[in-house]
Amino acid sequence: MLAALAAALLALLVAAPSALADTFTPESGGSPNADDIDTLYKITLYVAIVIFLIVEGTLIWSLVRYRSRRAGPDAVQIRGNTPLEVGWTVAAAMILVVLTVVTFLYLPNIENPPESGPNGLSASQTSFASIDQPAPPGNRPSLTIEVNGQQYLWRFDYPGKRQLFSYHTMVVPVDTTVVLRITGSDVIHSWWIPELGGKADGVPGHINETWFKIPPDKAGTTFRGQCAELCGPGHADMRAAVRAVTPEEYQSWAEEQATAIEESGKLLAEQRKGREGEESP
Ligand SMILES: [Cu+2]
Repeated sequence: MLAALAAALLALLVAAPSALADTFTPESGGSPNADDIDTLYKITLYVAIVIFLIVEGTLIWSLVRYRSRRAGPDAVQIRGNTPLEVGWTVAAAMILVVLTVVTFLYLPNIENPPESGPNGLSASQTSFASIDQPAPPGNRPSLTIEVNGQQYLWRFDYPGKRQLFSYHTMVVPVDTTVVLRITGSDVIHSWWIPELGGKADGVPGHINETWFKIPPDKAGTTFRGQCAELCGPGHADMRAAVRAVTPEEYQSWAEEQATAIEESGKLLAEQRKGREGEESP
């Protein structure tokens, strides 16, 4: 039993670093803003760990060192220690100031979408890019996608000359800045793909913006997430996925999808016509 326990403990310790990656810290790697959030979180976490160790260490050391002993002297009653009190107040304030400054240094890069990269959508692919929409800085094309949370799925509307939308899975080109305009059509939902950055609420009647830019080497990766706002009995099934593809793959997907949408629209119109014929007196 003891040997088995020891072996299990050892296995846990060996597996811990990989198993715990991104367990205590935010997921990252899919977009620069997610990476910045992760870095900022770790800076704060490490500062907190150092403070925790100092405080708990001092506490435990004091408990052991100054514990009451049989036949020992009575504890000395001390009241106040001005240098010590001023010291830890100023030190705590300084730590807060440092954390605030560091946070404000990272914030602009988390909030503001950057320019698309050289391997993103090119000008020749702009029939499916948002050249005429308010866009991030620079001349390279970006994509603005309308995200709509509905009980219990996500709908994505893409820019372009032809109608283009998809449900559940968003398809995007790599190295291209993708700006999301997020809303909801019934109750409040929350868009969250952890590896692509922070959460954004989808609130009916209001638009929240966020963005991501997937590195070129992540083409072929599907990033997964889930609605992060309890939105009804089907909330747990309200998943979302973002599939990163090369700009060329994006262009051909967009053309196929737009054609499929047009064809199903035509089919629907024909069915409607047929039904009108039947129902008319
Ligand atoms: Cu939801």
